[in-house]
Amino acid sequence: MLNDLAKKLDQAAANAISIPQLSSSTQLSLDDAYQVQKLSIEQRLSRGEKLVGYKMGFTSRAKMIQMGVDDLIWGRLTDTMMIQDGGTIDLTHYVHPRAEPEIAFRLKSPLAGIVTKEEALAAIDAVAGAIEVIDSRYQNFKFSLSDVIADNCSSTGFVIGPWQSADTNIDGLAMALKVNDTEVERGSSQDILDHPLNSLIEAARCVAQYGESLQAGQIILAGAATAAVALAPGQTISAEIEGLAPCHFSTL
Ligand code: OOG
Ligand code: MG
Repeated sequence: MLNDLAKKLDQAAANAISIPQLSSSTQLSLDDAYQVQKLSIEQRLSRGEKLVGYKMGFTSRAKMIQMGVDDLIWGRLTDTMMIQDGGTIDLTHYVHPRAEPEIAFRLKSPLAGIVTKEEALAAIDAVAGAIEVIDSRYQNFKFSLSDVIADNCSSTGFVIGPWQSADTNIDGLAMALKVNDTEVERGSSQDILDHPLNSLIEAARCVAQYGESLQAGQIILAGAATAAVALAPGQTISAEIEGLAPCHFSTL
């Protein structure tokens, strides 16, 4: 049964179609939902995609309020979700995509389970400003916590700006999302669990609950500092984060 739900979500993502929330017809525990996510990602991996990291979700109040949920979630990132910095995406490949400003970590050593700040810091290879493109496979972008977890936390794409050294300050940085040079969202890296490093620590803890670990070379997205913004054709979206190099992409 969970495998059927995983295939349904995978097909919805692959064909850019929206489906009713699973919770409208099925009772899914959070463990079931993470199992569905894992099975749906296995569909992608069986088509040759590679796991490149993880993303955290609902790490800021702004996101929790926008989506009406109140718990941390995590999802998986694959290589085909990567959008080149400065690249262009065709919106016909998405259902109702949105963009949000994020901070990304790249790891140089593994992390799993309960880790200290010092251990998390020592595992970071580089940091970067980033933009996540999310796209719920559910109608009207509405979901319960278990729905969104099963749907790989709405993951669909991400842009990573130029990597910067691991000791770059990421505390209390102003984070802006611009559409065609107009600022549409503004927050602070402090809005991400008080400090984005806490999101990395949570990622290590969360994936370990399901028997996984963050690996060297992987990318971890810390979660958006602001609400997400709906995309339309003909836009240039950029993330400008104080002290980090900017990144952007355009839409067709
Ligand atoms: C779920 C994904 C949340 C974030 O950064 O908080 C997320 C959604 O909002 O659809 O990626
Ligand atoms: Mg996000």
